[in-house]
Amino acid sequence: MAQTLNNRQIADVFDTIADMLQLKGEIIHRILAYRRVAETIRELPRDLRALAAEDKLNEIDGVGKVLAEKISELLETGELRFYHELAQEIPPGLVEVLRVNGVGPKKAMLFYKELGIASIPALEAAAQAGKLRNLSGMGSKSEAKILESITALARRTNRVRLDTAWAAAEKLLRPLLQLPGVIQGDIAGSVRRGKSTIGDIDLLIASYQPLPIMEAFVHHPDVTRILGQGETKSSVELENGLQCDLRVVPPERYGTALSYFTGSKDHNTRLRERARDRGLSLNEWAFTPLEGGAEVLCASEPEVYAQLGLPWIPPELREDRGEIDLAAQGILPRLIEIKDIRADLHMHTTWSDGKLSVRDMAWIARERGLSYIVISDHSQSLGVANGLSVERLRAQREEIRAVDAEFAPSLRVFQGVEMEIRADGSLDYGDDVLEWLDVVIASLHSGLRQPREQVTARLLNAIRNPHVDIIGHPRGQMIPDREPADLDMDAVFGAAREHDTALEINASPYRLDLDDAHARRAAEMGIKIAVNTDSHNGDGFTALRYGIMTARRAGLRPEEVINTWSVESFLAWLRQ
Ligand code: DGT
Ligand code: CA
Ligand code: CA
Ligand code: ZN
Repeated sequence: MAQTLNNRQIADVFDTIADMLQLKGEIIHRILAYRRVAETIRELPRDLRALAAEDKLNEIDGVGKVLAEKISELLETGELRFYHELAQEIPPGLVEVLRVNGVGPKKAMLFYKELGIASIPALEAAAQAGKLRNLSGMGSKSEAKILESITALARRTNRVRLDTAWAAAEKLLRPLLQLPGVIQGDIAGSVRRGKSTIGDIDLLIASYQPLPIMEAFVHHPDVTRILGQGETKSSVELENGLQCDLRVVPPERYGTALSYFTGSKDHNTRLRERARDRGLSLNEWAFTPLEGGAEVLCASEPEVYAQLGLPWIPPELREDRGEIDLAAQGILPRLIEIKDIRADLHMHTTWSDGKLSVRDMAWIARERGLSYIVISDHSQSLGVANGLSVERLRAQREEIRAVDAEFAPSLRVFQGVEMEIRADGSLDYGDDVLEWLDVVIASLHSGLRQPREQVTARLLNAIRNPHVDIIGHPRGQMIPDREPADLDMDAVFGAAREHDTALEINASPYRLDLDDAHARRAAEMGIKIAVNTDSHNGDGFTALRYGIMTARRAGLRPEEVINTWSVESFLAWLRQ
């Protein structure tokens, strides 16, 4: 049988096809169709395999008959004839050359036809040897520019974690807000929307005096390179290669600009369509009547939405996943907020790989306003993390009981464990141990690359165990570069619902697992969600904000997240 491709691999095939069509000089329409479907598939919370089995491929946004057939072919055979035909004309390596700034499809084809260049290293070698300058339309200047772009490409790390970008953004913005003439400023773009990975930082400031602000911005100590400096927009690069754009707009236009630069692009497109239906055009500056007439300026974002007959939409929802329809019907969910959180159910202490004692963690949790916590150290087979033998687990119980007695009633402290789901599928403690623990979290840390059937069966075994309450970071992804395990999420969700096992949104910015799309789907199925920080030290608790943003992106209401429940409700749920 052919190897089964997962969603991501299929998305990659379509992206490569889009690049190849671009190199061929195909019409933009056709290229975009592949580009869009690749993006949709990449973010799809369901397996294409499962959708195909239900004959629902054509229900995916942007997938018509032709694309549905191509997906089926890829699923059934692991291959695509259309791709192989294209590859006869356009070597797939050539696609990579397009990533070099200043090399478009025409140039790439020219280099390929004249010099046989089909990779970035080959292009670099040719440029260094001075072979590009004599080609038609080229010169020594454009040759040098290509070399420069190749160097820049190597320096640019792709997307960064949300916490990295957020910290950098705050550090850049804070001193600017102190400058004279600054009325207001915000982080916009994907950081404001709380995406788990960030391409670049977008900052926005309201002021009538942009020049001194721009001057201060480009000379911020964290800036390593100035990419551009203008009156309305400046761009800089930071040490880690991260780019930051700052725009300064007049205060009376601030709302329109903030809405535009918060995005997402797709959300903006929907807003513009809605404006057009109302006889208005909308850009980053203002609404303008299509029939002509004076601009309508919006100083604040709610005014922008009001102009479109909508309530203000929280940034985390602005991904064109149906939020505008909900807003229009007045049924946007009341999204969970940090202040709704009463508990953290996953954290580590010096008993395993944490840095602080049970008592220290309790102290910090109470300082942060929590009313109950679960200490969940690692279990015995995770030797690298000093996992607990049954004997040590019993000794820890004494200590946790003592701390609980000390902190009650303002903070309750329960004993849990983060139990390994072992590589062979067995659980790390017997039922005789699990039954006396207050809370059991089961997690995969090893064997994440096992074949789908095997890794899924392990997780299902844990979900079905009546003592297991929560599955920790269910998919096992690490941001930005470890792919999730190849789990059959339909089966996982089905079992979690059946056995009333909660699934975690692990709030660590390295994980954010479940991700927004999967958490949304789980909650829609009635599965309970836990948002936990997995703290290993005092700073770990600050991760809560990322977990909450992910939960908000999933459209979660407070009651759908068990960490918002009273301790009585929580204990009642555990007993069930
Ligand atoms: P990123 O940087 O890749 O993590 O994602 P964003 O969403 O921050 O994207 P970015 O930095 O390219 O642009 C910031 C916002 O500006 C984006 O969310 C929407 C708006 N924007 C940028 N380019 C366009 C465009 O071509 N059309 C529309 N409608 N909006 C755009
Ligand atoms: Ca951005
Ligand atoms: Ca940007
Ligand atoms: Zn943990």
